[in-house]
Amino acid sequence: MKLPIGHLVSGSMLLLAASAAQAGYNIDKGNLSAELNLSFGSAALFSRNLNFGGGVINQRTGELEDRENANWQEFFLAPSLTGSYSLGPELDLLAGASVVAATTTGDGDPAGFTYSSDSDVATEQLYLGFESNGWRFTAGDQDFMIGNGFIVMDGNLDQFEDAAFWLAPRHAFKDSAVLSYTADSYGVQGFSLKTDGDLGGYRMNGANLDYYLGEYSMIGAMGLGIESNNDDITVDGMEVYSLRGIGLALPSLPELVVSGEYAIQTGSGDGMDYDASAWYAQAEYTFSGFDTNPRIGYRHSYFSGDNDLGDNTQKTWNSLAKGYIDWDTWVIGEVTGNYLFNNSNQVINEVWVKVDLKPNLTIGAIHHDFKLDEKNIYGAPVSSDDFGKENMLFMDWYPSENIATSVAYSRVSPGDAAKEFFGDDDFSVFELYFAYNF
Ligand SMILES: [Ca+2]
Ligand SMILES: [Ca+2]
Ligand SMILES: [Ca+2]
Repeated sequence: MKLPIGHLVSGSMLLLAASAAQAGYNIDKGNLSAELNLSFGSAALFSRNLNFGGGVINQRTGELEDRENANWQEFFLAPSLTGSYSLGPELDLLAGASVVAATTTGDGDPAGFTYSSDSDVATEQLYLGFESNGWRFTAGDQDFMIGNGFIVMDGNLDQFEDAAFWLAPRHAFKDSAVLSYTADSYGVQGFSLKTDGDLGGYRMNGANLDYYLGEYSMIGAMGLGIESNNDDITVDGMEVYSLRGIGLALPSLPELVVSGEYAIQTGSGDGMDYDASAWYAQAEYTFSGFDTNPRIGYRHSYFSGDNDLGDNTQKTWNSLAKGYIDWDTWVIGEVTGNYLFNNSNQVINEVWVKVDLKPNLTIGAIHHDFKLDEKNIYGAPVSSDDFGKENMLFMDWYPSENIATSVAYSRVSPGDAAKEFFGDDDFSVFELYFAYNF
């Protein structure tokens, strides 16, 4: 799943920066300034040996479908309107609205979340607010992102009748309020965000601080607490704290850029104590002196699992409203991250090589090694922690400012744990993606 944009900046306002980079139709009339956008996204996906040959579980009925392959297509159309109205020299009224229409055709995804009968048209963003002297307040349904989306970015899980599970065009939090203050060197936000029903419909209240070290470099800290009335999930009373650094480099060695985040889930509620953690550390080295920016990278990611699923301590990391801004961030592995795991009970090592053949054309290869943190899969014990290895090749091409395309192939060879739980076959997916911003 990817956003239809090329180069992203880090920071909590990333989505706004990204949408500002899109083409659109601008209206400037007196005190009113508005922008109309229309995005179209499409994908054709071809998956083989679903769940390593284990078939598909229909997520709505729980029935096992004996299918080896899935060929399916996804489409969305998303018109949006954002505007501001100047009430004075230092005071602007803000408003935004968007609609997402999405559908799935063909067999549906390999995880059984969406089928060809699924399609939906619904408002996505709908907010009002104001902006004055660095302060900004918005209330309603809106996008919001912390850091690079490790924990807070996607407030709407695209599944069931939503359709378009892989394109995942919806991100907005519902019934939310965000108060922010942004200065040259730092930004601070207080937020109250509600996730959609597919994610559990819980509320996250918290605050975040970003300190900008450079255009693409920042450190930050976040704390939030969760309120939930949903008995189907155990998150009520959870507190989450995280520290992060993004895009850090030494002036004497600018070719080496490192990023990382460390987070814990603590507190208690619903008769459960929370004691989970997740972190990642990555380094990317760009070989200077080439026009094509050849670069190699390594990332270690850890998402805790639970060694005793029957007690009153929940040690399994809950990925909450994690987002995605690029391959593997934070859907890790196009097969494993989309259809098998959701950044929970995993230890992942990955290495990559990427080259910009042209400024608008990037190719790359990514190798992942997936281990289980604790030897269980979906609550069932297994005798090995070796889940599997996923290899991916991709090409991202932006032939014009309005068009984003990708071609990718990813294949997982099961380790002993996946063979024990699912099957012996290599589980693969081939992806074609095309997006146009009018
Ligand atoms: Ca949803
Ligand atoms: Ca989503
Ligand atoms: Ca436990």
